[in-house]
Amino acid sequence: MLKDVLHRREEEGRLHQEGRMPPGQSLTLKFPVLHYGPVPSIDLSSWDFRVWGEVEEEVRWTHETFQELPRTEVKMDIHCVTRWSKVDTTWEGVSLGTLIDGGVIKIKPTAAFVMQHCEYGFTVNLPIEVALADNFLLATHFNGQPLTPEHGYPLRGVVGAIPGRKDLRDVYLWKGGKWLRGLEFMAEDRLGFWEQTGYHNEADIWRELRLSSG
Ligand SMILES: Nc1nc2c(c(=O)[nH]1)N[C@H]1C(S)=C(S)[C@@H](COP(=O)(O)O)O[C@H]1N2
Ligand SMILES: [Mo]
Repeated sequence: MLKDVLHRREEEGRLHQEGRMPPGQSLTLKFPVLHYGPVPSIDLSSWDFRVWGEVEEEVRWTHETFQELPRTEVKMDIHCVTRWSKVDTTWEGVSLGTLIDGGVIKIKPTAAFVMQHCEYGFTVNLPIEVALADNFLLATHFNGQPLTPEHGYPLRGVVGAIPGRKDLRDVYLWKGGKWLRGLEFMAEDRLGFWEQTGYHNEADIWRELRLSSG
């Protein structure tokens, strides 16, 4: 017990020195679960993933065809607005940036924002620059294992900070929707579920944009 506490503090100190702990965050060695509402039960035979909105062509994958997309692994630190941070988490799945670069999804020049649509109508919005960057992934696996139901099985958006990548915009973990079913490309921004309840639209972890003042 005490050993765990000391180990956690020591790790946290090291991360602070490395510039990897955003203000107001503390390190957890666990993986807390956070969401509104129940965990959906998923029937893979009827599951699909759709892309629509500001795109040249709408796309739809079944669970089977989604597995054929090019896969990417990303290691990053994730930061929850409720003040826990978890470091060196490894995610595997599909990079939206890769799909667009490869012409698998053809977006219109008007596409400027992306809405993640999840089970039960949950939504979360991001500017396109963030959704296409290396620190946002359509993830199917966490640390080498398929996502557990409570962490978003079979697919979730996940966003974090890649150590050393100061060029990226880092946002709180709520900006990744669990139980993801579709992406809507938008010309104008719209607020997602948590953003409508008062969370900050930008969600920048370094500037501590947690709650919107307005
Ligand atoms: N579908 C859905 N996704 C969601 C949420 C939610 O309520 N519903 N909550 C977000 C919040 S507030 C956080 S902090 C992260 C938590 O992810 P975790 O449970 O895997 O730690 O999921 C995000 N994705
Ligand atoms: Mo959260």
